[in-house]
Amino acid sequence: MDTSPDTSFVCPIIIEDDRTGLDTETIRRALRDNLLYIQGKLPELASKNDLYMALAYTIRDRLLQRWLTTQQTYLKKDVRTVCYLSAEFLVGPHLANNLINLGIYEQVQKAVSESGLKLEELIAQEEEPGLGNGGLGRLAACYLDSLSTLEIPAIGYGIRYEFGIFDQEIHDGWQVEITDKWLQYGNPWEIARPESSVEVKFGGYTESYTDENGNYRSRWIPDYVVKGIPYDTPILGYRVNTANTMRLWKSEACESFDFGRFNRGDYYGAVDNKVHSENISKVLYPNDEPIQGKELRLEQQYFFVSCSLQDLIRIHLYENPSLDNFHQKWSVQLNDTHPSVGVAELMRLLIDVHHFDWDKAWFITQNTFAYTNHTLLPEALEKWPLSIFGRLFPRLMEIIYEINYRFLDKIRIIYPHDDGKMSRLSIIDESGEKYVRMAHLACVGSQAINGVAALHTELLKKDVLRDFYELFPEKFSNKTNGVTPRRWMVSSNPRLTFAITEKIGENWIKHLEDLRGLENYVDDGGFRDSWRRIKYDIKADLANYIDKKVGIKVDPSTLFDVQVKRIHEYKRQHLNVLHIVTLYHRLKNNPNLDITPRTFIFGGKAAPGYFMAKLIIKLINSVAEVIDNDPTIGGRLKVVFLPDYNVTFGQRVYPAADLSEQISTAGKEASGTGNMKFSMNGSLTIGTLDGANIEIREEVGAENFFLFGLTTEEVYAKKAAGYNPQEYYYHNEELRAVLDLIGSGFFSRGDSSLFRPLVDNLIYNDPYMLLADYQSYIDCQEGVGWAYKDQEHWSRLAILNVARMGKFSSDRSIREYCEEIWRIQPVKIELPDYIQANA
Ligand code: OAK
Repeated sequence: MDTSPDTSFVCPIIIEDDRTGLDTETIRRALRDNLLYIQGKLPELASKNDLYMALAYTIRDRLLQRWLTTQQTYLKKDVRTVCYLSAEFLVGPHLANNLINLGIYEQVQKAVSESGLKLEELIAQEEEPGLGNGGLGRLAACYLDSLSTLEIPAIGYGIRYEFGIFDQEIHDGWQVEITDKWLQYGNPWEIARPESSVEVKFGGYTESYTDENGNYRSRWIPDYVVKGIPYDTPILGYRVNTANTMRLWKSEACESFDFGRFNRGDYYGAVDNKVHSENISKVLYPNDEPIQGKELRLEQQYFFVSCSLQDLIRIHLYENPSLDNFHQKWSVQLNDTHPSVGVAELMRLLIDVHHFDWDKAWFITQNTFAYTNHTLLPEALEKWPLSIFGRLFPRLMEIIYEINYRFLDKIRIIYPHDDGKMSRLSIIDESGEKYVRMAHLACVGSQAINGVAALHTELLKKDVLRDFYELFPEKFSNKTNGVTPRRWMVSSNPRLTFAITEKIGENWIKHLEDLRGLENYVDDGGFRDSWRRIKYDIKADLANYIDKKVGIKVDPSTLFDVQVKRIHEYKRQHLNVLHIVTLYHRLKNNPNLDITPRTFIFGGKAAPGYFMAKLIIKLINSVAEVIDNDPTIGGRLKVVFLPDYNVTFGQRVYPAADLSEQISTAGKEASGTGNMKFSMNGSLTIGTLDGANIEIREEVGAENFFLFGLTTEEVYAKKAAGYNPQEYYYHNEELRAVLDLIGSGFFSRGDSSLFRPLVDNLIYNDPYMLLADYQSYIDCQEGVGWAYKDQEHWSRLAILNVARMGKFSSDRSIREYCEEIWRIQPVKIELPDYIQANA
């Protein structure tokens, strides 16, 4: 079958107004048409989901000209492009954001309501693609939004997992994981491009041969070959014509059956091969920090990286006579080490397939890649047993050995006789069982290396990547994370957006630093009143949602104290619980105590195999149950664990928070991005000097931030001096009472063994130093309670927080990447005359 473009087809395409028009009447007509002709439903039989699908197709139609024009412009102008390689893209639902970015929310709302429907209900139908675990995947999605908004030529490459992050249910207080079937009713936002499929080799062996010019070469004879099929989703920028592509790869067997095997009678072998090939893109690994040793995970990484690099080379050769200038046309960003096998794969493609010599190939490779690190946890540094790596990718193994050999040869000259240095820097860990160290491969093969917040980058330089920093300091820089205000303010908080825009105009949506203009209104009592009313209404909405979801009634006038993020010991959700139990204990001892009534809201998933994280979820739910059923508390404390925290729920909860909990042990959270989303929506932060908290505090002012806890230096010093949590346990009476209460079975229907592992771990081990930070946290929380009582004062602080969040737009981060790492310029996309411009 011929799937290449047929240039003899000159018939001009007639643009149907129903597919491009942006006025209410056209949209209404298009919606009806799509319901019938795409979704295949008569209006009287259409479900809400059918109507959502019809609307989604209607909006996709309006993206298509922008998308195709963008691709055509890039090809014609032969632009320099950034390619963001990420094993995760946690994009969240598309519909509302596309309406906002196209500038047609109101028209569509009208068109939909004239058809007797509610737009918000249709938006709520969308099943979000949960193709990520948390921070790293969501950051990739914010960056795609900013890249398009800033009109930067870009492609996001990843994996089209059939099953994304599991849905979380809570049964008797415990997390239960349910398969995420996000594709079951179809995905209207993607277009499959089977004509651009590529093949990826696995297993087998290598052999050397001499080519026709007498050159000595290697070739890889694989055991099996898997096909990658690209699925493309347009990512439209805000009020621009740029629509970049997110291209996700699905794996399939090369033939539907291996007929050779089939004919030899090995039916099951043939089926196994097909099943294995399809399994590669089947499911997202649900760990938010790397997992060691899972072979399928390594296959996933190589699969999407090889597909993506082959795709780039194909696109490149479409416009360029050779790959000599590849690094001048592409900058490939490695989102953590998951795609770092790309360094070896690009070498392989250049040398084996395109016959470059080593030095030239290495020059191109090193000048193509850049690497972002996203974690400081030592256990999170990805490494793969040589035995697995070499078996799956024999040719890459040879190339990695050669890269390492040449690298260490240089090191030997710089640090003669320093064997320690050599073994610390080596790409191969030879201290015991041999491993490939993926971060080392990324550092050696990249022209730039960055951390994601100022402290994080400093700690990388001082600690995790110290030897590399000493070797090439010029490669290192910091790029503090940011988040997109289009999703995290405009889309999720329309009421606040309206109030801000009424005062300072709408420029801030693309230039977040303009929020500073709000400082002029901080003394305006009327503005503060309406600010408070808005917050109250949003909290009331969340209260209704909580009641519907988990049947707990909460009072919107209480302080909403929120911690939503992955459940992990270093994020210290259990420190938050210690505070709750402290307040509860105080109220039991002194029922008339004057405290600020609070609603504690938690959300987050635990990795399915992470026992302690799951026990923390059980603890939150157990404490919630006891407090809720205690009439003496009289609603002054409420604890809610909302199941299945995801992007959609984040959009509901950030705007409703009064207090944002950012309480990780100093030196553990690389950056955090939830901290930014809360603060942009007018909540105040209680936090440690960790990750981007430090920069948030610098921006909003120390007086507008509730700071507690040890600094990173103090954490290190205490650890070095032999930290002993028991000292805190024995010397702090209230802390002891709280831990004893949890340990006694009070919250577990008398079962004193249930929370024992958690309590004992704190008293005897406490790797994340909760006990050392406990008193400082409790005192700080008391300050929060008092501050909240003065609502006028609180509103001032909240307004100032929003006004000073300009730095944390992902537009700022992306500008920095463009200027300092990628060296990429914006490219304006001009639509053909017959396309109706944005409203
Ligand atoms: C996930 C897998 C491997 C390594 C890191 C991660 C990850 O999600 N890290 C998180 O990245 C975010 C984006 O940079 C940061 O804000 C978080 O602090 C970090 O934990």
